[in-house]
Amino acid sequence: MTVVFTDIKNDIAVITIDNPPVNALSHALRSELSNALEGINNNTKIIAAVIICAGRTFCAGADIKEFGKPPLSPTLPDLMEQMDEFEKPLIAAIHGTALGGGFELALCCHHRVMDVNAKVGLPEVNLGLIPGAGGTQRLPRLIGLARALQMITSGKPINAEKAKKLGISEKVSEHNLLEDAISFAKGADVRRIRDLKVDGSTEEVENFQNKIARRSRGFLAPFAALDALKASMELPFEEGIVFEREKFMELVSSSHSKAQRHLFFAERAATKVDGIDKTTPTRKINHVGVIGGGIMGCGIAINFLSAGMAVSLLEISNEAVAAAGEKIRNIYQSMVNKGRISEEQMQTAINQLNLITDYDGLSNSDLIIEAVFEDLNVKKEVFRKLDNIAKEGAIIATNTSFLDINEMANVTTRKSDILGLHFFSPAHIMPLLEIVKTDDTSNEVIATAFQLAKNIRKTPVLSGVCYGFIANRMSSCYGREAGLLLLEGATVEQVDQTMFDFGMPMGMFTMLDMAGIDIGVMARAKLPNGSYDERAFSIHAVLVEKGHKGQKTGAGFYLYEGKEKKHNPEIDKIAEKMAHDFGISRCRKTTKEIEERCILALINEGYKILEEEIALSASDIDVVYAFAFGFPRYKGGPMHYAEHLGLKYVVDRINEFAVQYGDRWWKPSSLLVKRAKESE
Ligand code: 3H9
Repeated sequence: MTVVFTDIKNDIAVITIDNPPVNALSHALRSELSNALEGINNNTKIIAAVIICAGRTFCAGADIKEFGKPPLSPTLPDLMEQMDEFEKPLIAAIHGTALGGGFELALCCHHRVMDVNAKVGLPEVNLGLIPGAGGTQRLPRLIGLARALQMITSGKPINAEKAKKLGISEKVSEHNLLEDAISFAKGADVRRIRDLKVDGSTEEVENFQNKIARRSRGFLAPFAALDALKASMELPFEEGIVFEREKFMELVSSSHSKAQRHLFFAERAATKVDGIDKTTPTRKINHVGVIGGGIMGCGIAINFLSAGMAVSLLEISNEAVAAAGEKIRNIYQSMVNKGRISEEQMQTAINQLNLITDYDGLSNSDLIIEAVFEDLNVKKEVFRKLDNIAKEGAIIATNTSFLDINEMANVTTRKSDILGLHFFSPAHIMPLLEIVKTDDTSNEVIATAFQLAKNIRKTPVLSGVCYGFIANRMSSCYGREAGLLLLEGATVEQVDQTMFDFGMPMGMFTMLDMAGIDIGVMARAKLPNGSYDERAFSIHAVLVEKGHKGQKTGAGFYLYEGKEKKHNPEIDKIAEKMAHDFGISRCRKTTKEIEERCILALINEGYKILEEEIALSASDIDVVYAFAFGFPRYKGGPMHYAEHLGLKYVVDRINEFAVQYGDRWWKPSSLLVKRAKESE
């Protein structure tokens, strides 16, 4: 299939790239583009050339599926070198998003014309890579070191207006991109970025390194990008390109990039569900009802307001609903203060908010999400009321974190319209949305939920019903091991530091203190005896009894002075007493054991979830844990990490833990055992 087409319009050559879906720079594309350029260079009748793309976007970069395979000639750097030698003015006409290698291709052109809605960026860091086709050497030459540092280490694209300001593009096209690019080409000169000097200093790189140290902790790529950018200043262009290429090749074969690429495809695969496709009908969601004005309800409401939908937020009293309105306004105000949105955007969103105290006010909603107290009877009561007032065809959702949604659906006369939409706190920030289908949720409702997730910019994953669904069921196992480790002799600091060093954003006990220890204690109080390990959560119960519920009370697993946390000596005493009461002997715990107990508990539960078909695939589980709880992306999620460790090793260690600590929890999942055998 041909993917590059050349058309001569008077004396200008128009090269159209047409490689759906996103014009990735595959081997075929590179070869055909290289041939087209050679032909145009040799054609004396042609005075200039324009490169434009068909479909929804300019090139979205190198073909990620080709990474890890032997490189085929011409490689992207070969093509860039050829473009650098091109003797006639070469213009990139950019629409959609020119990303990674796509943007690098545009930087090899002599000029860039951008559609008014186009964006350009170098998002390679998100794949554990650096730009490998000259981006780290050309961009600083074009826009200066400081701005290149920002763009390359953040991976964030910029819009046409900003690109014009920075000098990336010379013209913004508001009407017909191709016509504008052709008319620009007529008077254009040959201007190679490689010939420019970098405006910047080594000191800027060092300062930037300190600036990104926290947010890039554990990642390799952002720091490799700094090295390459430093080289752009210190080395001649040709040597800088070689330096960049070496770094790029090292990263491509690193476990980090493999893991981050795995997550890139996993995130997209999670939206593909058997039985649901483009032909599945979806429902229009313009008006959303939210029940409950707590932190969760308000965060949920903000998602829809920010996406331009009208929201009716229901609370039980005028005071409560006014307080919820205030909370939402405050969150928006802080977004304005941080420069994330404009005053006008805040106002538009808030104007769409309707505060109500009467269920009848939800009768027009296309979707109603309840975020009330986590109690099955309370939620069932809410569902009964909604069944009476919701309009026909409305979707009714619960934001429960743990409870049985089948039971909620059973109290209604419209079981196929019921599902779980599980947001993570803070709901307006955290990217994951667990879509929980009951035994009866219709495909139309599931497809609508996926569409909705896209509209509110969440990453959706489908889960079946079980206690805690995918995310919290796994997290409970990690929490169990963390709790048992305290009784067995580890300290709070030791467990937290180990998991922080593993790459988690914070340790389990810091997280519990932030969320409030009482929430879990209350939830467990309703569980049947024997369904969880009472020993593991015994310290939690004692702390709550004493009123030490975490950060909000100044004491929990840590003591707090403001936000600063300190060792809480009380925990050691409680742990010793509890260990004695439960007959658990205490000893020093190694970092290795702490890490493995927590992570292998996650992995084993992940396999059980897969075995029970609660999750549709292992990669869905990785997306959940990386996006809900910050499992380090450079480790790819617990299931990918298990493969990295070796499934046989994982099973052997779980069996050793079973011998040491009993097989109540340490029984390896049969699917895990099967997969481990297959991998031998
Ligand atoms: C790079 O360029 C390295 C160079 O510096 C040096 C090399 C030597 N390759 O996201 P969507 C697929 S690294 C292969 O759902 P959207 C994607 O998997 C690259 N496939 O659409 C999906 O497939 P499927 C730097 C790719 O409209 C389909 O296209 N570039 C690639 O929501 C549609 O994707 C990037 O990191 C690719 N490069 O968003 C950009 N990109 O239908 C990565 C996409 O089978 N891409 N696919 O599931 C994106 O950010 C988004 O896809 C984009 C469109 C914004 C372009």
